[in-house]
Amino acid sequence: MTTTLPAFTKDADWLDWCANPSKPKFRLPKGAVDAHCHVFGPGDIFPFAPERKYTPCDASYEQLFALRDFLGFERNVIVQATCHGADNRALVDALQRSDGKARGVATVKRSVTDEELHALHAAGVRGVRFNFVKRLVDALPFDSLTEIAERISKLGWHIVIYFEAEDLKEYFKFFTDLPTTVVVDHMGRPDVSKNAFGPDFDLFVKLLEYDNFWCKTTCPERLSKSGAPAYDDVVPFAKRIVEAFPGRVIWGTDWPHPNMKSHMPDDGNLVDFIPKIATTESLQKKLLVTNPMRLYWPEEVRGDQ
Ligand code: 0GY
Repeated sequence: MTTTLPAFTKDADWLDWCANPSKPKFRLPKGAVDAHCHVFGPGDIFPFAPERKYTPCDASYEQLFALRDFLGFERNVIVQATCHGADNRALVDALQRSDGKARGVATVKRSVTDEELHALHAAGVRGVRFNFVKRLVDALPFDSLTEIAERISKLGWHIVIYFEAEDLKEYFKFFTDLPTTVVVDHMGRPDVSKNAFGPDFDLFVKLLEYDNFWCKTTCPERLSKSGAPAYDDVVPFAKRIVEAFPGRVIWGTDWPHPNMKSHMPDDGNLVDFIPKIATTESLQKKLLVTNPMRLYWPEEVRGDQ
């Protein structure tokens, strides 16, 4: 008897990733890492999770690796997206097909076994993601997150957190009590119509003053109100962070850009955004090579693999 896998229809207002990105004018440094991107499905092989809040178009590992090569990146960090819940099979498959050029950030439940954690590690997973964005998840099970944090800390993994700026005050203590390196997605989603040196973003900077905190200076397309292609209103926020914490920032495309409603960015144009926020070769190398390598391929940085 054959079973038929469920078919998925993307959301009616879903914007597909850009199939013909421009070639960036900015030449990425050798060894550059796209440290925040996703794979979606394909849904007929890796079904989307029943508890998902959106149904995307497919975005396969082949398409991701083709984009990596086209833009001039050498490696990827693939982050589990909420549309796959805690089913990390699509992520693991992509990691295993990457020839060691991709590492991953998974989502796990409290019920995950040690064997499953070790299998994820063997596939290249080096962190877990805790998502606090209310439109993306049902509940925030803080006690189970604390338990997961303790367990994954023993593997030397870190925690990626995704939250909205307006919730930072409430979660500040929970975040700073986490026992691992913590990497914040998309600069904590600041309201870029406010002042990059005003009290709201100052609170975010205070979080980064804890020296176990890192930041992805990502997603101008998601945060900008002034819009493409310049995303000028995001520049002062990202530049402030890159210059204040040059050794703890990383960057990624966020391909295939889930839940974009205003427009779908041109990934080549996003690469051209980098020199606006990291204005010297030294800052660019830290942001794109040295820092992500320290987090995701530390054995290569030490040269003792
Ligand atoms: C991102 C942003 C989003 C989605 C997810 O896991 C996800 O579904 O992260 C979003 O909707 O803001 O980084 O991919």
